[in-house]
Amino acid sequence: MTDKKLVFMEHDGAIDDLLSQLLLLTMKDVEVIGINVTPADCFIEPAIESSYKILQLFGKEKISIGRSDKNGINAFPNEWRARPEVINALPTLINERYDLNPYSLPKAVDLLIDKLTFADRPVTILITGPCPNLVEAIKRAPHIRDKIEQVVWMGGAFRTQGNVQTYQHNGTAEWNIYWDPESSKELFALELPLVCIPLDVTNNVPVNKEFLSKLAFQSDHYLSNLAGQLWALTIDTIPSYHYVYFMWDVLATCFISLPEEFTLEEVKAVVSDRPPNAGQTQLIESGHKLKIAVDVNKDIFYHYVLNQLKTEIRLQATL
Ligand code: AGV
Ligand code: CA
Repeated sequence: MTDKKLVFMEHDGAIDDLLSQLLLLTMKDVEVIGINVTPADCFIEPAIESSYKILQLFGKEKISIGRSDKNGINAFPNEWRARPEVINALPTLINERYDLNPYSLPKAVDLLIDKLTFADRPVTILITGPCPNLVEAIKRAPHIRDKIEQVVWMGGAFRTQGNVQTYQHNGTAEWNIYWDPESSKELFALELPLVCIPLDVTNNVPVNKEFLSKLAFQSDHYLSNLAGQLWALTIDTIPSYHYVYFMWDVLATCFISLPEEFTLEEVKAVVSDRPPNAGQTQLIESGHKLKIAVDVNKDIFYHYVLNQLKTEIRLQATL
């Protein structure tokens, strides 16, 4: 028998979502029981391809992938959504076998309900994109609540500026919440055991050249090489405003295995669902209870990521 932590991952196909999936698969004490992909910060077909190929690198292609057909009210820019096309063409991924029809996959909400219902112990849900699948799953199958150990969500901007800059918006929101403010609002209202990893803490962990340089020195490890290629694609971020890509989802993923390195605070908050601050996470006394990460031990975080990326995988074994 195993006492591994059961984790269901909900991601939305951006570069750091795929890096997060990869990192999660390196964690020895984690068993990934399913992965849902939502077409938020990605187009769904190439993102499913990347996700599947990463599973395959670990020999874990048996892990089910669910396809979400959700639409956010506030779409991500198409330039961001198109990144997995490039990812699938990287030398580390292009020759991975891929013969999956994304439309033959289970629907995301069905997969989540199914995996939680049949899990033999409570499950951690890691969300590195928007949250509509979980909200609908709980509405349709309220019994799954009891199977949720914790929800870890990269999302929110509590005491810092947001990262949405667009029309009809005052810049207070973080993108994962803004994409579907209605579902985000509902998720807070459910008062699940929720830990948000917001911009307040991810702002401490940029993808910087010093980190990339260390990673490059260990690129004889297949995963380090792949991760280095993925992160290099983030350096031209972003045509119109931010020039820094952060370890957003990667930090949230590390919370699963390094919770003691984070400082958490219990707060009460709500999500606004109207302009000019749709998606803003507001701290107010009459809000819903949740925990937010406010600090992290950065050095341990970067060191841990570098170390995990030395994990050997199938390909290396067969070379
Ligand atoms: O707001 C952070 C979320 C994370 O889940 N995403 C990216 C991460 O996957 C949206 C986002 C904000 N700024 C971005 C984003 C950028 N410059 N490029 C792509 N996505
Ligand atoms: Ca994401």
